[in-house]
Amino acid sequence: MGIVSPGFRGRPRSSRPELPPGQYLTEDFPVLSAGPTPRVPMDRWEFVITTETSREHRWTWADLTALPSDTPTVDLHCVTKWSKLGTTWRGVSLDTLMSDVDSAADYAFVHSYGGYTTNLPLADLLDGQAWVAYEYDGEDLAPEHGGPARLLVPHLYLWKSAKWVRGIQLRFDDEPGFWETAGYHDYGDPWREQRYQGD
Ligand SMILES: Nc1nc2c(c(=O)[nH]1)N[C@H]1C(S)=C(S)[C@@H](COP(=O)(O)O)O[C@H]1N2
Ligand SMILES: [Mo]
Repeated sequence: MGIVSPGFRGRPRSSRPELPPGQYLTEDFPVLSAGPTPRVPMDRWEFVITTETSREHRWTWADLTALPSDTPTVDLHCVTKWSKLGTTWRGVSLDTLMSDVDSAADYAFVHSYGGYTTNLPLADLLDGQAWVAYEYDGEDLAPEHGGPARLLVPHLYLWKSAKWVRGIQLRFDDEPGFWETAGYHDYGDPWREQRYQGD
């Protein structure tokens, strides 16, 4: 038996190393929204981080887009089992947004225009792991994908990446959000298949 087996023509798609267990590749970009796409006039759009002591840090659209931005290329993993590899975004990192925020909180409760919510540990938003993203593939982020701006936390299942993000509350307690209340996992690591509570 040789080192290269005859007939081997590359890695089967299902075993691409970038694919977490149970996921399959998709080339298109599915839209998954639990309700209608909210429309927010840009002169009224704002993003707010509220600390555990109720201190509020606010950014208008002009404030947000004036901050230094990153252009991460990341893989997306949806709990409904599609993954999309190598997506490129522009956004402001949570490290930048949190740089003047004084907090000892452990958890983040994210809320969106339209009422969607999701929860995750604050540490998972920091150290280059999360952005408030406003461009996808070199274009303004489309409304159905969360435009004008969405949270992007690609190392967790995509339901944590709240579209139409409006704010983040920093808390000592982990309160379940929209899908988490319905039985989805509080953390949602795709590499450990943390799809549902108890996984
Ligand atoms: N505000 C809001 N954010 C949301 C959702 C939603 O319904 N509302 N769905 C989540 C889920 S389950 C997924 S898989 C992704 C889908 O993002 P996409 O529609 O850009 O593919 O958004 C997440 N963020
Ligand atoms: Mo999802």
